[in-house]
Amino acid sequence: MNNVLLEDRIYVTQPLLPELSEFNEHLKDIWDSKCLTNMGSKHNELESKLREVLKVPYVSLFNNGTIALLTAIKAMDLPYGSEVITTPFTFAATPHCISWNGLKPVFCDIEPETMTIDANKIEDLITPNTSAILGVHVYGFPCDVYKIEKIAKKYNLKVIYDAAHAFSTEIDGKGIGTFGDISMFSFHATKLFNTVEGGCLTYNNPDLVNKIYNLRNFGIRSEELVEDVGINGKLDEIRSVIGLLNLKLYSDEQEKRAIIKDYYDSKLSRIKGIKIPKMPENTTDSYQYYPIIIEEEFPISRNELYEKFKAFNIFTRKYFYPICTDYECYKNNPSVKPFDLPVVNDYKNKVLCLPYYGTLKLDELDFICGIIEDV
Ligand code: T4K
Repeated sequence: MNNVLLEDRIYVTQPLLPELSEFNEHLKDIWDSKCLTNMGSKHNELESKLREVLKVPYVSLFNNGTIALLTAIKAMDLPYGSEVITTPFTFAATPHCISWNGLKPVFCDIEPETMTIDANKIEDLITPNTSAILGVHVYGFPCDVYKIEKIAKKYNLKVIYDAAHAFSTEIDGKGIGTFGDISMFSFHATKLFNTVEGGCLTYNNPDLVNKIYNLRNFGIRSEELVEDVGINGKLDEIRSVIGLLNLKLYSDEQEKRAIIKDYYDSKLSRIKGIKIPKMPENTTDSYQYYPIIIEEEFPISRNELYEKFKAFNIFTRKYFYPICTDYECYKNNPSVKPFDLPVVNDYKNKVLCLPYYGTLKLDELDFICGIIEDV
């Protein structure tokens, strides 16, 4: 490996963008109609197309994934102050949405294969105050949805999924957003499918349609009727257009990422001390992230490898370090004892997400793999 600094920085991801000319054509429609937001025609078209893509009966669009998750939890009508069992191996938004709803996050360890909430450890955390389980399909790896469903039925708990990383993922041929009571997808710029900022909720229960419509729109049903205590979660027309155009591009992007994944797999699986987590056989990959686990046998630590990449202008990411139970606001939570969360406290120092987007070139991939091989 020669000691060159790459001219162009390589990031963990690059956003999927439609042709500017095509975007401009749609902008003209919006300019002509003068309808910019409040559930306009582009918004409604995107909502109905997403129902097909995500294979779910109901979709409600939102202006970002965090507001969508906040609303999902609110829509479950959980008793104020009750406990929600969740994972610390996620983005800050997940437990923050629980807390903003006046509920208490209770952190459960993760299981080592999928890095999702360990369904075998959930029952130990259930108390008379538990009202829900909030699982995260981290990197698109699915939670054990069947086991979680059984536990939820047994204890009469609601199930909410943070599917921010799992766009278009299917489990046993079913859209991942059909599991549990409600799921949230993020359409942030860094996501496989993006609307710049944005997100959606998916659910099977028709009773939630009006409820979520109201919660997303200040509780306003009509000009003279305010039915609920809502917020502003609306996705505007301009970003809905980006979504409509990116819907035509995302599967091509997935195909490109599948090739990159095969390339990484073939090069890196030969290296002692590098573990590549595998998608379960009954699940399709969303191709959102490419995480690797740097085991003790590898000559340098995850942090050293991260710094080595950085020295070459390659910006990998330690998703998720620190974990949520390391944050000042959660570290004194009674469920947070490192000896109760051994797996996640081990993984937080070992996972590294490599650059993963369709426009990565072969020589760049070679360069990235070469850095690891040279170590
Ligand atoms: N739940 C989970 C499990 C999540 O992962 C997230 C968001 C949420 C909930 C909340 O959903 P949203 O409310 O965001 O819809 C990024 C994203 O901002 C965040 O959406 C995402 N998860 C999280 C995992 O990653 P950062 O702080 O890593 O973003 P940033 O700005 O460092 O971007 C990463 C790289 O992407 C950059 O180094 C370069 C590239 N990039 C980024 C942006 C924003 C671009 O090339 N262009 C861009 O415009 O949080």
